[in-house]
Amino acid sequence: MAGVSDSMEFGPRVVALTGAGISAESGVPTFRGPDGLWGRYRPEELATPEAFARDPVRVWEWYAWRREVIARAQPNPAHRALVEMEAALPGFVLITQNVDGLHQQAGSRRVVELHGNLWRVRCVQEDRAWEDRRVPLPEIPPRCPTCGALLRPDVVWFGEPIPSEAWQLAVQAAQEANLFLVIGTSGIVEPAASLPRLARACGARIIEFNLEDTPLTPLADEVWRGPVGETLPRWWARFQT
Ligand code: BV8
Repeated sequence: MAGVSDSMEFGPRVVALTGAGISAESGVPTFRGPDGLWGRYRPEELATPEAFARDPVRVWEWYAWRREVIARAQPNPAHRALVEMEAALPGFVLITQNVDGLHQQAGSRRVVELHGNLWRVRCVQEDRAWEDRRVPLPEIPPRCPTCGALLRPDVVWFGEPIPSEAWQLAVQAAQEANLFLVIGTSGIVEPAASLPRLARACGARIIEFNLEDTPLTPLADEVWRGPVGETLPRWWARFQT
């Protein structure tokens, strides 16, 4: 493979699962860390269809704030290492729990978004979604330009199913992986956290990149502790000729 030494001890079927930790060094607050988003909010208060039905303004104020924070964020070296892997490894698959779009902004083209993307909005009436990068939003809550119904962020809330196509792609990748990278996730949210377990059950080698131990650490054959903006490029550099 161009630019990759043949010392690569694994075949081309490398799969990466990323969580909020990969965007932390880009300035995007994580969900459960010390400065986490949830610290100031309670997930069941905001990231659920019930919360949106009860108080769409409050939910949209949270998402409008996150859009403003993320609009200022730039991909970091960890995002860029994954772009290089996609180019170098034909069978590489990137699965993300993140909704910030930083993988695509870094240049990743094949991204399986398990939880949607907060740069897309969806008309609750027409069930039609489109990209909307307006920061700030002209009105809270934003409304559909054609039918006037409420728009919602095109993300997966707690209690909502993962989009079936994304889930099928993720499960197939986990089953076929021979190396599964678990990057910057607390391994708490399901069903995403079941993917490393599935990959291991199907014979994949697991490497975890995180600041601290998680419920997935016992699965890992190798653990890289430290900021992933530093550890992932260092791990990847070993395979460059
Ligand atoms: C479903 C989109 C079924 C929105 C998100 C009990 C009660 C109720 C529900 C459940 C329950 N048990 C399980 C459930 C199901 C529930 C769930 O998992 N709940 C959890 C809280 C227990 N799951 C669901 O509801 C899912 N749907 O099950 O549907 C169904 C089926 C059919 C039909 C109908 C229904 C949907 C889950 C998706 C929720 N949406 N996000 C939004 O973002 O606004 S989840 C949210 O959490 C984000 O996507 C986030 O990515 C995700 C996971 O968190 P992490 O990414 O891991 O982030 P976190 O902050 O937790 O951790 C960061 C990690 O990075 C840490 O480990 C930290 O150490 C590390 N780190 C930090 N900095 C760095 C770093 N590492 C390295 N370097 C650094 N610099």
